[in-house]
Amino acid sequence: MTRREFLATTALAAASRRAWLRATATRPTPSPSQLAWQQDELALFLHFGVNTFTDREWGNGREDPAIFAPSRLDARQWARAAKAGGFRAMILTAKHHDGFCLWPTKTTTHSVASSPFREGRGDVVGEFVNACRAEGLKTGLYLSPWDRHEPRYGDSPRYNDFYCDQLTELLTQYGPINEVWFDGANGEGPNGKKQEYDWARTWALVRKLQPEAVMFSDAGPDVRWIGNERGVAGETNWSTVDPSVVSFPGQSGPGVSSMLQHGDPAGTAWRPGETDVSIRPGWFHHPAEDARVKSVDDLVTLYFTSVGRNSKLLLNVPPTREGLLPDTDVVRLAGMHERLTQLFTRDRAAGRSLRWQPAGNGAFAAQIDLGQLGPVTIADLREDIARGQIVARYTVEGRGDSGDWRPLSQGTTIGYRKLDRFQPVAVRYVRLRIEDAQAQPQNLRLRLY
Ligand code: FUL
Repeated sequence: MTRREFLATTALAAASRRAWLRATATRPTPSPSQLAWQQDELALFLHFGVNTFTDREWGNGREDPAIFAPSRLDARQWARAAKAGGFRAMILTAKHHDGFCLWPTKTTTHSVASSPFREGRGDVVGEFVNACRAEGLKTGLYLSPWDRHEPRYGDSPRYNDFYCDQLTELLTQYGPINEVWFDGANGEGPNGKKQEYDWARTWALVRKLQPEAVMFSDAGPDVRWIGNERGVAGETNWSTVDPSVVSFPGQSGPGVSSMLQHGDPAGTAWRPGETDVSIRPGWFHHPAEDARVKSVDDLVTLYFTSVGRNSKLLLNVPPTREGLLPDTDVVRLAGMHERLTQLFTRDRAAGRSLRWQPAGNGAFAAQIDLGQLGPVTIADLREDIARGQIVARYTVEGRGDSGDWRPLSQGTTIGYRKLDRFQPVAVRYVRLRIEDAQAQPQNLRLRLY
């Protein structure tokens, strides 16, 4: 260690002590599945079912399976559109609140097996999973716990058995499933009683049947809801949470929404946020919303407010009654990919490493010389989250061949990835200042576009 590095290390340690100094041994870190989940960055959500045919958002459970008749269903078209958009996973509503099952389950007749789709021999979940595999995408399934069709709903232990039987089918008949998606919607059954879910049992079942899958819900346990459906993660966003604040899906109360949006720097559980939002006003396809598809600009903005804030984007694109993703939406996905590829083509800081030095007041700074004066408009910061999340406050500064440092962007958390966009500024030198951190930043990366 050089004298300079030694000084940097001791100054950084002093800085950290002020905040929430935490030994590496106790700092939560992601499991391999959580890490891979985050690195995928983009997943496509598909809401499809009887609501597609009734033009509703929530079915009441009394839909006749005969209405489910997609005429040209092609899950490969969904998967190709996802891939062309740079998405690495897809998540399908195997069952939404209406209770209609997109696979031929043995647990109820309220499924594709009672529909005209492929003469009652169809299996949308099977076609979906095969299409994902054919295009190299990861798979995810959403099984709504709220079931407005099932007579046992409200008869808590009996419904929980039924629900676990459905999960067992989904997690044993279709090969590896990478994400299991739970919401907290909870109502009363026909007996007038509120259903009490058994989350501990449900989660244990998923762990047993698909140990590598990540489970999503407000309360994780692996990945958490970001707290809104607008596509916006907290500007400050820790991947750690205090698990006692949100302990079951659908929980409300003090601190819940802040924990979902921001996490907790002192949290004991690694539970990164997933940002779900629809490309259209609704989750299901409604022809009346065909002219209200988010623009490429909107989608790029969503990328910055989700992936660019240490989250993952789960973007919903709903199939039509034909069973295809609408052309407009498919074109927008490709446009988003093209735009993002352009934005991140030329990293002006490529090949330049950060060397930390104490910068006064307990801060540390690393300066890089970009070799010549030129514009930058995006700072792309990344922590090595395999070691946990550390940075609590930073500033990116730039300067020309001479002159004073000017702030380009400022922020709090970084995590997996933090993207700051600003007006183009001509700079030759860029300095990253870490003003507060839980420990010594290691392997921090700064890319400049
Ligand atoms: C919510 C549901 O109530 C909505 O219909 C939609 O599926 C959304 C993604 O999750 O809990």
